Amino acid sequence: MSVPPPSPGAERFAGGMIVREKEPVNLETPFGSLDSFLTPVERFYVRCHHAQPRIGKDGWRLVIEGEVGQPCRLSYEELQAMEMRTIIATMECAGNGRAFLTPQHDGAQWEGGAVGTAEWTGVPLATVLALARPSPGVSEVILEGADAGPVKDLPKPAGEIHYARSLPLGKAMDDVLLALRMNGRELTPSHGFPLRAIVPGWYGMAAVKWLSRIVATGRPFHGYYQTVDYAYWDRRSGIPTLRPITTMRVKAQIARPEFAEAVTAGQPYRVHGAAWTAAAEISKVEVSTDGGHHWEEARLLGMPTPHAWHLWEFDWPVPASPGKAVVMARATDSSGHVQPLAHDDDGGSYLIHHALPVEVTICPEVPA
Ligand SMILES: Nc1nc2c(c(=O)[nH]1)N[C@H]1C(S)=C(S)[C@@H](COP(=O)(O)O)O[C@H]1N2
Ligand SMILES: [Mo]
Repeated sequence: MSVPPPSPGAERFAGGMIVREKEPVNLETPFGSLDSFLTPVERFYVRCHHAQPRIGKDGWRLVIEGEVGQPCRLSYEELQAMEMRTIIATMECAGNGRAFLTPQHDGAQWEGGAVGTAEWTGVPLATVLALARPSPGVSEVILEGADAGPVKDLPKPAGEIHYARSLPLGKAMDDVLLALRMNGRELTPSHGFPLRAIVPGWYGMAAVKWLSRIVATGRPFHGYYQTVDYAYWDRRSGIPTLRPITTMRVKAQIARPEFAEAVTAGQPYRVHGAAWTAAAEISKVEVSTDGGHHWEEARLLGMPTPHAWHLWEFDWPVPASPGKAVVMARATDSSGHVQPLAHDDDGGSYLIHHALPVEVTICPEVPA
């Protein structure tokens, strides 16, 4: 079985983050260091398509317009005065795990660290939309960030465009949060200060940062970031049709052992990681230490948290004889989705959630 490639030429930042790109800044969490349910802000991955905009609280406004009865402009203070909610949500970049695809795909070569879990505090999008009174025909809301720049892939619009994604009105009114705080602190500039969307159960591309404008519309939005980029081929009676990426797929990721890690023969080893899904909850995680021939159930740690990952562990009695072993994990969720063993190429360089083989070396026990 093949071992996925190590990070080619990846440099490490102070703070232990892996630098995938310097400008715009793209930072990956070393997933092997997973040791807590909530990801500290300094260890939370950063994904940016354009240069980070510099925004001060004072001049910034959130504009709500389009097909609405009452267009609005809200200041930071006005938002802060509104009733807030706090939720915990896991956010995974739709390209997380891209480095493990063969052949190699273009785009940031994320290994397993473009995912994290945080506590988000803010105003429900439904509250803000209610102020603007969307017209009866509205079917989607477009969220636009303050960041802009040229885009790479064809077909592409002329000049610079803002990062923007739409949400169906039903999702927007349901559980989307406009977050001002992350893990109890004001958002940092790289995570979207002053305001970002959090879209529970969806991949990270929907969580628009530096949110500055919401446009209500009665027509389907076919923006760059949900057609040319962040889309996948869905099959309708076998015929591929392009659809925007939305919900996260069921996935268990192994934090330890890491690829090519040395484990000690004849000693117990704690295999551990996290598993997440857009469904209600993870119902089980199974681990194989023989490359997928036999599977055993791992222990889920603590109670499930809606829309957040579930940490898990498995006690592996490492064989007494030195050699190689291939460790794998796969999750099943409460909707019955089982993590696949191979990548679905209709997802292109996204939706990477197949169980990865982690080859380790079993080293002889050092005599005392
Ligand atoms: N305005 C804006 N919002 C954005 C992006 C962006 O480039 N610009 N990147 C998106 C993507 S692809 C992801 S995965 C998440 C990453 O959020 P984070 O940097 O806080 O981890 O933000 C999303 N929101
Ligand atoms: Mo992403």
